[in-house]
Amino acid sequence: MGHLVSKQPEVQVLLLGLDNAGKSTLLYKLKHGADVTTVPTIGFNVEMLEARKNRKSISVTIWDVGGQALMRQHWSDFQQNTAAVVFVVDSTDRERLDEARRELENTLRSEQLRGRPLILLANKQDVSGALTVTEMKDSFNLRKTCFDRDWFVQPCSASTGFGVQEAFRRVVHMVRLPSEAGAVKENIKDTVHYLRSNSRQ
Ligand code: G3D
Ligand code: MG
Repeated sequence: MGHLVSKQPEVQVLLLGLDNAGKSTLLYKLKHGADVTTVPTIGFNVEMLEARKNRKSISVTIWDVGGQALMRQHWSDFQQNTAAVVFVVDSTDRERLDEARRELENTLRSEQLRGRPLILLANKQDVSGALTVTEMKDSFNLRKTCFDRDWFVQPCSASTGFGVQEAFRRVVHMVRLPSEAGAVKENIKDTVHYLRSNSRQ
């Protein structure tokens, strides 16, 4: 009896977006509540956070696999067992909106991500002239693109922390808990192993 340990449910969240969108800044802010100087992500960042859902403790693993073109080919490796997609957009970079939209559409086309909720973060709201949530919804044509999944647009600033906790709460609210926590854990280990071996190359 004494050996029985109740496993807390684990979910994996993919943090995606173009390079420079603010993914790493956001992840550090969430984890440490602090500003850190980020460097362009070459390999990947991963953080595990605790949350409460359905009156249970759950653990949320957030993968920031880097937005650089080279890393994007690995995105599909993360898609298995992904409970939600968080797509970060630099709301001040109007020139790259189309590129971001295409990237998001490509990602959501994946069979493995079918039906998974999307949380689009309209980041860098601390900068004046940033696109608003309404402009974001229209630019990304979300009503159409996400007709078959839950979606939400959250304005935030990874630098100041505005909207960051709300974004995390929204993610926790929208994810569905996996039925087999053990299987997900194995998958996380495999993925870490895969990434480590690749990032050394
Ligand atoms: P990435 O991980 O998506 O590639 P980073 O992006 O987190 O590395 O951030 C890229 C740059 O955007 C960084 O600036 C970072 O400080 C800045 N940034 C991230 N989030 C915000 C935000 O909410 N507001 C503002 N104003 N800047 C933000 P540097 O200058 O270090 O390249
Ligand atoms: Mg980064």
